[in-house]
Amino acid sequence: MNHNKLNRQIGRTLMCFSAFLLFAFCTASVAQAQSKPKAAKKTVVVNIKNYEFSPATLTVNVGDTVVWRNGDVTPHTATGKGINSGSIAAGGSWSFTAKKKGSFAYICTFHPTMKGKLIVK
Ligand SMILES: [Cu+2]
Repeated sequence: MNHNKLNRQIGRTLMCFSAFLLFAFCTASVAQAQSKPKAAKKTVVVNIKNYEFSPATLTVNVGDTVVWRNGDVTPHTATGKGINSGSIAAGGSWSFTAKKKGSFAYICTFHPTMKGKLIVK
């Protein structure tokens, strides 16, 4: 085998190898795109103002984070099954990551007429 022939053969081998790498890369990219979760996790705020939760009913997905932000001058809580903020100071906030699907009613234990609902899908 002379030099030229050998060089051509090496060239062909490299080309095949490059093609294979490109194919493998594309396949991996497609697989990665398909395995992406359907929705990115998000953070949603429930504002507490004038002794009301706003929005009073909030729907989120499992994995989302809910932040209760107390805009009043008195402390409040968000308390219900699976939700227990404790006292949220005036101007303070409390964050909670939704882990279980369901409908969770909650109140403020200091002002039980304050009612809210978190729906987790
Ligand atoms: Cu309250």
